[in-house]
Amino acid sequence: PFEYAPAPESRAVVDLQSSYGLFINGEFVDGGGNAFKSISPATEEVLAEVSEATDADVDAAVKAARTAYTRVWSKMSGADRGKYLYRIARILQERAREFAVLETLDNGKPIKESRDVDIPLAAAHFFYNAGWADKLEFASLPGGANPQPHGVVGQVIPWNFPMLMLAWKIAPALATGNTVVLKPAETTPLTALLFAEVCQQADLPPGVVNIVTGAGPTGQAIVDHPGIDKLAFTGSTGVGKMIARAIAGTRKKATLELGGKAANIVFDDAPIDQAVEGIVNGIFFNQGHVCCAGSRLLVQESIAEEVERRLKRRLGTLRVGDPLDKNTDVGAINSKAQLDRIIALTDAGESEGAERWDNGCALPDKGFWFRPTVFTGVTQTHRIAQEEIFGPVLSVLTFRTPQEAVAKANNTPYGLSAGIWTEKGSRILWMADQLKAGVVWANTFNQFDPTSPFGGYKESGYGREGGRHGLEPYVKGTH
Ligand code: TXE
Repeated sequence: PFEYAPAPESRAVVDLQSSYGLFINGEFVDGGGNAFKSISPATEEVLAEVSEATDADVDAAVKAARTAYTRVWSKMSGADRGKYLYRIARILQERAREFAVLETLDNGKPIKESRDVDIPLAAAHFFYNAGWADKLEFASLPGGANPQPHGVVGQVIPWNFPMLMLAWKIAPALATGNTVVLKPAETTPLTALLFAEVCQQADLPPGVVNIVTGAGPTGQAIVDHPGIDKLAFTGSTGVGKMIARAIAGTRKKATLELGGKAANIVFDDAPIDQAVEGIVNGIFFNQGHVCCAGSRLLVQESIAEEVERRLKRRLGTLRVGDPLDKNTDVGAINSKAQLDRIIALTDAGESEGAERWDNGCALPDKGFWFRPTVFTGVTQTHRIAQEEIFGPVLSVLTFRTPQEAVAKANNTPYGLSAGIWTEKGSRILWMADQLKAGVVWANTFNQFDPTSPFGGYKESGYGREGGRHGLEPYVKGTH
């Protein structure tokens, strides 16, 4: 039987407060709304009470950001802005363990992922963007030698990579000279509030970064606020469309990073062990709560049985459980609501006739959990081949020719990412050109780097984050 045993020595590095306020104008203040609880999805334990920001709180945050923009940040040299970003990056490195443990507690992701991926990459984004702050004239941005910031940016982020999404949003916005009002997701507000402490520690001028916590209505208050010049959103396609409608006809710009239904395409000449590892990483990393997850395996018919057999054997070895345990491969589902969405879609997969398999592992009694699951015999019209499940669930489809693979890969409303596994270089280049996806990986998957742009086609949104391209949305003359 499964025994859930939190590792107390890891937990001890986090100094959890029982309640948290909003971070406005460099100070923590109570929000005017009803406080809400942030819970650990692995144990359902209440971690802390968090303030809910009302319209008036959002207004105060936007005003603080405006004052900081006009009086301080827009007057500062790029080199000085860069110094603050370097300072933040270094503090994130120094406090990496604390951030990693808090992220894992609040989100449910395995500690080895928050420790090795989320937090180091978040620091790397601050380092990378710090380097641009005094070199913007060479970044080929609209505005040429003198690119202009939008002013006050409203940013709304999701719960799957709370700190990393914060870094993707805040680092380029500050580097280009904007000030920020950011709202983390309601199920994962804690690392953003720890980041507020980092801003204090770095002596960032008050009002340059403001963090307001709350749910959809707080996000909506940011979207609707007339003092916001630009919005950056990562989240569901439904909310993204609503934001696009809300700003139509206003002066506000927006970048939207929405859902995905990526194809991971495996040809019969692929190195098969490597491909199986790539498939597993592609969909079970972060419990599949990844917008670019390889949620559809497209495997060439001649090797389909072999790949499915090896895949199931490998999935039998995945360790599901205590996210604080360094050996855990798959952690908790982030919320009850997300678990319910996964259950509804996987039930639909079964009732539409796909064959369901899971790895049969024991699950803890408390918390939100879902076994690594594979559907075979999936057809393109099944809901599990079209809709984003955002959980540890793989849909397997087959193809015979490269042309058929491209047609099937492109046959969803989304276009965020794709993977190709083949030894043939010419095929990689041809496929990458044909695939309607913002990111295409070859013989690897889920690789992220601050120097590379990331973003989608079609209903996966518009605008790019990361790399030189990630600066563009934050200067005048763009979305
Ligand atoms: O997203 P929401 P949810 C997808 C994924 C998932 C589904 C639902 O398929 O199953 O979305 O997740 C804020 N105005 N993705 O419901 O609601 C909200 O508070 C302004 C993919 O959690 O979009 C949170 O901060 N903001 C995605 C953020 O939007 C609003 C990551 C995202 O929450 C708002 C997350 C409103 N009216 C989910 N309503 C990805 N691209 O990675 C909510 N929010």
